[in-house]
Order: sequence, then structure tokens, then C-alpha cells
Amino acid sequence: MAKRNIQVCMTPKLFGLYADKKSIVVVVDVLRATSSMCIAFEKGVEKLIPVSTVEEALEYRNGGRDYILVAERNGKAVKSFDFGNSPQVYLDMDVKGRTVVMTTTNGTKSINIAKKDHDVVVGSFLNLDAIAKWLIKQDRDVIIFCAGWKDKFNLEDTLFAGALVEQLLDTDLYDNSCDATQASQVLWDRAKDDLFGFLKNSSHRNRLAKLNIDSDVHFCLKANQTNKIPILKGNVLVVEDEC
Ligand code: 3SL
Repeated sequence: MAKRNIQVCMTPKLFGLYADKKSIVVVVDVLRATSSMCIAFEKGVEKLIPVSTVEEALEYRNGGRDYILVAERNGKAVKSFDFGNSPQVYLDMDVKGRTVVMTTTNGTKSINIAKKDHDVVVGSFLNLDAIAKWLIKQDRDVIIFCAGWKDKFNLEDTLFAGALVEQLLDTDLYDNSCDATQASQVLWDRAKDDLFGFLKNSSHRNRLAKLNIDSDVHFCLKANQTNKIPILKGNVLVVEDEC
């Protein structure tokens, strides 16, 4: 039986080199967009609309429905929106059945790049085991698409890629010939016993520390807090449970 491919795309700028119009794309922005999405669904959000620009998000304000509007740029909440991008805002709120409209610097942009030609799901450490199990059942090639930071490589998304790759390769169903896939595994292997420590000098951990949101970093590095798999249907993320 032919093995399935796993490729890791380290930044949005490289996505065109990996896009093949047939793989499932797992978009990951560990800090913090895809972690926020996963926890929003865990807390009962029904739909999440990821848009690329602040202007697009604002159009929903006048749409006549009671959307939760979320916008982040450069780590900060955008003025006049309900929230920034902290996953922890969902913890104490009643969001059951609500629709979130979200725009973030890198995460929502990456989803919108990937959706043009691919089926898209959302991954983070918070749903790591669930997404691995779900992918194994799909019998498809996989591209793990790291959102990075403004088209540059980042460590945290690559570590998640390595963690997911490890689980997929354990099944022996996948081929490991992509160099970026192998690189993600090497980094994951070095980092997995102390992710927060490994990211000590990383750019986004430091960016968030300057904004006093270290607690979000700890939160986003916790594995397996939800079984929800956010899946893009058209322009809207909805959720599937992995049992
Ligand atoms: O870039 C993004 O999409 C965000 O996740 C960045 S932040 O963690 O909200 O600053």
C-alpha cells in the first residue's frame, strides 16, 4: 500500500511550493490564533468566521446578528472590537451557540491562503491527540501549514508540527521524505520535555511577555485540552468531535 505524504510548510510565503490541491491542510498558529479557535469551540462556540482584514471583520458589526468580534494585530487587541486574541477570554464566558468573527495577524490569513485549493482543519497543542487520530482516519496526504510571524519562520508552530508528525509516523502509514517534516521532528524531540523553556528566546514568546501575557503562552502549550477539530466549510469553521 502506498504511504501517505506528510509535508511541513514552515511559513505562508512557502505555501505555494507545497500546495498540491489534494492534501488536507492543518493550519497551526500555536501562539495564539489556532489555540483560541480550539478553545472557543470547546466552550461551545458554534461557528467561527476567520477573515484576513480588520475591515472585513468590521463589516459583520452591521450584519444584524450578534457576532463576537475578535481582532488582533501585533499581539494587541484592535480598538473597538469585543476582544483580542487571548484564548483565556472564552474560559469564563457563556459562548454556547455563538458565532465568532476573527481576524489575526498570521493565523486567519493562513487559513484564507490554504482554503483556496485545499480542505482545511485547525490544529494546536490543545487538540493535538484528537487531530492526529482524526487525520489517521482520513486516508489523505497532509500538509501542516505553520502560520509563522509575518511570513517568517517561528519555533512554536514548528514544534507543534513535529509533535503531530511524531504521532502520524508512529502509525507507519505515512512517508517521511520531506526535509521540513524531518526538521520539525528533530526540534520537537529537543523541546518536548520543556516547551516553555525551549521557547525562552523565541520572538513571539518575548513579544507576548512584553505585553504581559505570558499566561497565554503557558495556556497554549498545554496538550490535549479538547477533542474538537475545527473544520472549514466554505468560509466558516465548524466543529467535529474526535472520539
Ligand atoms: O498572528 C496571529 O494570528 C496571532 O496568533 C498572533 S498573537 O499571538 O495573537 O499575538
